[in-house]
Amino acid sequence: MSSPRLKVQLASPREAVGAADSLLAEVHFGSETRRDSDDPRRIRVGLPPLFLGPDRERWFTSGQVTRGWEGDIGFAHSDDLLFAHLLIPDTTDMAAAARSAYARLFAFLRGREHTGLLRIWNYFDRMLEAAIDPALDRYQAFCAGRHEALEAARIEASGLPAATAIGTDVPGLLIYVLAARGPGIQVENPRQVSAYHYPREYGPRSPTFSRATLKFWPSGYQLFVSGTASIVGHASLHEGNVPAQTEEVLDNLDTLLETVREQMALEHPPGLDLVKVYVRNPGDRDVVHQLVRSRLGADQQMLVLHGEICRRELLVEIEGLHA
Ligand code: 3EB
Repeated sequence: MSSPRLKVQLASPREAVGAADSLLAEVHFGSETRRDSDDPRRIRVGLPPLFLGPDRERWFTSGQVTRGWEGDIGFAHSDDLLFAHLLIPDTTDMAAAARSAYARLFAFLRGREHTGLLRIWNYFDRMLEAAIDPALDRYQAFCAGRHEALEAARIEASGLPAATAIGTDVPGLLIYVLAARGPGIQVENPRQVSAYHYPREYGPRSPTFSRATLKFWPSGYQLFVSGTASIVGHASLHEGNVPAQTEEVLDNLDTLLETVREQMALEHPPGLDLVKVYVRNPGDRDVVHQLVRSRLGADQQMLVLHGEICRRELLVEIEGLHA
């Protein structure tokens, strides 16, 4: 029996890949979004790191990794875990791009052994510009398209796992996912209204993701924590105040981790092995970085990226992983 452990390491540009055979994915953050046709394990995301140092995540798994392309979907998998990605270059019609991307993703997964989605990342351009339907911004149009694809696939709005949706400066909709043979357990945050129950003021079709996904294996568990913002109930808090928003996000994360501890009767709440911090205004990077460090510890593994958050007033968003 192989161990299902997933190990995620941050790496710097010239650091060699140790254990290349067990590399499941390398996600490289920088100035462009593209895939590598020679090696579907490697993708680039157009979200520039705000500090010198590590600029990529490497996900290692155990056992043999098989990789390939199915149409435009690149993938790599071990016995336990599947990494897959797709890129829609033209997002002029954002709702259509999201609908088509999710329809293709669901069709791809249906034909495979790893059908249980654990975690989804969504990155696309001009997130807060007007959509083709001028009543919506492009994030709201994205949510509408995603929702329609779910309905077509007969998946419940609450049936999606943890996710992130962040705006880039480079064109295209990039979606990448992690899946396993069976689904994880969805976790919601008692401080926050479930995103799929947000009221209509945030858009005609609600965002479809859970606050976290827990995945148990014979030898332990992983927790994937969604992008978390300064939202309590369904309202954005602390408009214009970066330190207060950062503290609120960290409070949301504390509550989520404590909820996991209670629900699973764990002795301690899960620790986060890696956090990704998305900052709207690069000038805010130091204050955000210092607050996160002071709350999560000086040796917290962390990437701080320049990205756009889905409501204009939100300045910072944080996601995490316990592996
Ligand atoms: C929020 O809590 C902040 O639409 O997939 C975070 C994570 C957010 C995922 C998504 C959106 C998404 O509503 C935004």
